[in-house]
Amino acid sequence: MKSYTYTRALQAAIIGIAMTGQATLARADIKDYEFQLVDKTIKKGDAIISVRLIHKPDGKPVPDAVIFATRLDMAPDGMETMKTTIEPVPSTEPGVYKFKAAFTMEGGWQLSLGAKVQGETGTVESKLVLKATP
Ligand SMILES: [Cu+2]
Repeated sequence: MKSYTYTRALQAAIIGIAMTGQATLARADIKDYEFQLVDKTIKKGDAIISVRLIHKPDGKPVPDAVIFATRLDMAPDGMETMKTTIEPVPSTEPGVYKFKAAFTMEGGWQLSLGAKVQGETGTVESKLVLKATP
């Protein structure tokens, strides 16, 4: 009886190790990362956009990503050639990235982001849609 219990405990431990291994593999997938808008609506004019980078499997914010590509244009309203200025500004909240942008027209804007995450290969690419109101 005692050895039976021991075997079960050993099996449970092995399964536990196997599952931990899978979790580690899942963690290494760049597709597990995603940018999300803190606010989907902004006022027309100069505005600060905040985006949160999260690791989807555990919902945790991801700090220290290097954002190397940004583009803001009116593709959602059929004006993909109408782009505007966007520049990064400092953020104090880990995992939240901020940008200053000039929303020169009300309507739908698409924010395209490209980023590298510390310790991961590949690139996070997100396209987010904002609405500029009067
Ligand atoms: Cu426009």
